[in-house]
Amino acid sequence: MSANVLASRSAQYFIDLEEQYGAHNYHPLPVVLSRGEGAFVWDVEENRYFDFLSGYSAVNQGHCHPAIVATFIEQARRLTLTSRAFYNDVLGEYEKFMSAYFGFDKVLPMNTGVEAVETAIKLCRKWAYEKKGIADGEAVIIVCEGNFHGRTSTVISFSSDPSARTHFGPYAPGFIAVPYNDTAALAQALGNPNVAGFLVEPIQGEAGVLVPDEGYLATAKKLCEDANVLFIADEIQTGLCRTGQLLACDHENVKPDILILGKALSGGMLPVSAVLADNHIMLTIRPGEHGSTYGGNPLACKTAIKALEVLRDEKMAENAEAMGKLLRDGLAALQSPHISLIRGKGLLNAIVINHNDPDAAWNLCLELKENGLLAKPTHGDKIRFAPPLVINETQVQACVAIIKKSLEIFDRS
Ligand code: IF1
Repeated sequence: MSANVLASRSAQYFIDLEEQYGAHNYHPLPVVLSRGEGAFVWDVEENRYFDFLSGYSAVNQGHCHPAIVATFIEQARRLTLTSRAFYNDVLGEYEKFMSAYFGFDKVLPMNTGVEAVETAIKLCRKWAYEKKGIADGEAVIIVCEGNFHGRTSTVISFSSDPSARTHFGPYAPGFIAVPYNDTAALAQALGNPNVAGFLVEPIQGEAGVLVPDEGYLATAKKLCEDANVLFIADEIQTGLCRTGQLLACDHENVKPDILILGKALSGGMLPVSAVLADNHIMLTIRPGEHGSTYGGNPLACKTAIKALEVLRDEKMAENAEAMGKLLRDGLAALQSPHISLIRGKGLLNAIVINHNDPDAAWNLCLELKENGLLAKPTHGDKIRFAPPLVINETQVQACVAIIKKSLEIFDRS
C-alpha cells in the first residue's frame, strides 16, 4: 500500500484535519472511530472498544441497530422531508404511536434535544398566560442548580456552569434556580404566584449522574400540582430505557405535565426530539405559532417508531436494570481506593475518582482506551459509565476487568 494511502488512514491524519479545519469546541479523547456495532466501536486501526458513552445516551439501542438502519434506508429511498406545509403518510401514524407509547394526548415533533427544551419552555409560558392567567411577560420557570438542558442562548441563561455561560450574555430572564434534590427549596420557590413551570432532569447527567433521593420526583410533582405549576421532565438523557424503566419518572410513577425526549428517540440515526403533553396544555400553541423545517419529517418519524419498537421488543429497560446492577456491584467489589463513589440507575452510572490530581479522571480514561473501553470524564473527577443497553453479562464482566486493570495506573505513580 502506498505511503500516502497509509498516512491517510492514520488516526493522526484525521485528528490533524479536525484541528485545522474544525472549531475547537470539544476536547475529544485521542481515538478516531470508523465503525460501530452493538456495544462496540472500532477505530481506524481496527482496534475494538466497548463504548461506555453511547453517544451521550443517543445509541441506547446499540450502534447501527440492523432493524433501525433498515427502516432508515427504506424511508430514505421513499420520502425524507415534506415540510409541515403539507400532510404526509407518516407523521400522523408517528403521532398516534407516540401518544399511545407514552400516554399523552399529543406530541410536538422537533429535532435536537435543546430545541425540544426551548419548545417546552415556550409551551409552558403559553399555558401560563392563556390558562393560568399570569400577566404577559411575567412567567417564571424554576430550574435546578447543576442543570444541563442544552446550549442555546436561552437555555445557557439558566445554567450554573461557568463554561456553558461565560461571555454568552446577555442572559434571558424568567428563570430561578433552586438546589437539586431539595423539596423544601422548591416549595419555597413555588410560593411565587408567577411560577409557570418546574424544569428538571430526573437524574442530573452532566453534573455527574446525580440520583436524587427516592421520592424527590413524586414530592416535586405534588408540590407543582398544588401550586398549579407544570412539572416538566427533561428525559432526553434519562429516558428511553436508560435508567431501567421506559422513563426515569416511571421509577416513582410520576407523569410529567410536559415530557421532553431526544437522543435515543432515533437510535442514533439522526436528530429526533419530541415534546409530549395533554390537550389542555398542547393546544395553547396554534397554527403558525411554533415550528421547524425538519420537525416531524417522515425519515425521522419512521426511524423513531422502529427505535421505540426495538427498545420494547428487545426488553432493553429490563436489561439496563439488570446489567446496571451487575456493573455497580462489580465496581463495588473491586474495593478500589481510587474510586470514592459509584452511583447511577440502570445503565446511567458514574464513578468519582479519589485523587487530588485534576487530570486523574482524564488519565484513567486514556488508560481505559488502551485497554479497550471508551469513556469520558464529566466535570473533572467523575467518569460516566453508560454503555448501550444491549450489553450482556459477559461483556459487563469483561468491562469490570478492564476498569480494574486500568485503575492500576494509580498504583504506579
Ligand atoms: C454537549 C452534556 C450529556 C441533555 C439533557 C438536553 C440536552 C442534553 C438532559 C440537549 C444534551 C449532550 C450535549 C453534549 C454532551 C451531552 C451531555 F454533557 F452536555 F450534558 F449527555 F450529559 N437535556 N446532552 O443531556 O440535547 O441539543 O444536545 O440534542 O453539548 O456537549 P441536544
